[in-house]
Amino acid sequence: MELFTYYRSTSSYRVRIALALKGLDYQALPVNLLKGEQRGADYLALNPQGRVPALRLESGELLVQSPAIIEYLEEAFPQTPLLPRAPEARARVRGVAAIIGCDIHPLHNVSVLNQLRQLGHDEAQVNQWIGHWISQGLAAVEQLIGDEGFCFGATPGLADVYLIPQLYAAERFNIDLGGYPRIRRVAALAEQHPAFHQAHPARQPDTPD
Ligand SMILES: N[C@@H](CCC(=O)N[C@@H](CS)C(=O)NCC(=O)O)C(=O)O
Repeated sequence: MELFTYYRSTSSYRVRIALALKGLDYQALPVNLLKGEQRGADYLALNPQGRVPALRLESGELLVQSPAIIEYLEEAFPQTPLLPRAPEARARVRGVAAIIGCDIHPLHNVSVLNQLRQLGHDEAQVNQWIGHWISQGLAAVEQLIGDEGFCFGATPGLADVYLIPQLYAAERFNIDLGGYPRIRRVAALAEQHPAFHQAHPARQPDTPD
């Protein structure tokens, strides 16, 4: 498999963690978002949305959107499941993933922030916008996850796959995580876990020196 990825893209980071947790090999094909490579003709011909990640399967088929890619991995490679078995438990885990994937991350994506700037907002206002949505979303996540272990138990799963990259973004945007002790516990556990270590933006082929 080949993963179109950018080292510090939150959604690419999610997919890298899922691949690593399942022990799947892939080749990273970096797309430099800072240089605008996602809007180049070659990449748009593959992924008309012009975003990363995208996963090219052995068959040549290209999958887009991290939730769809991660669900595909879960279904095609059921080893190291990312979801529990019981339907209610699965819905709880997916609920936390959706807070992050639908209600936090899209509001601070590069193109959304650029749109705010184009509408005349200055950097202080843009930072206030980012801080508002990340803090509000993480406050809800803090209440929904468990009291020990990863988000929902002793082993990492889908909620952790979404949470850890979101925390990386939160740190980049200087969001104070002091008020979220459960989230900080999960972050500390992930730091020690080889799959999260391997997927980290600091250790990608396109990570700047
Ligand atoms: N919902 C999509 C979001 C993808 C996305 O927004 N990717 C960002 C990087 S994290 C991107 O490619 N941004 C480039 C741009 O907005 O031009 C997913 O989860 O895959």
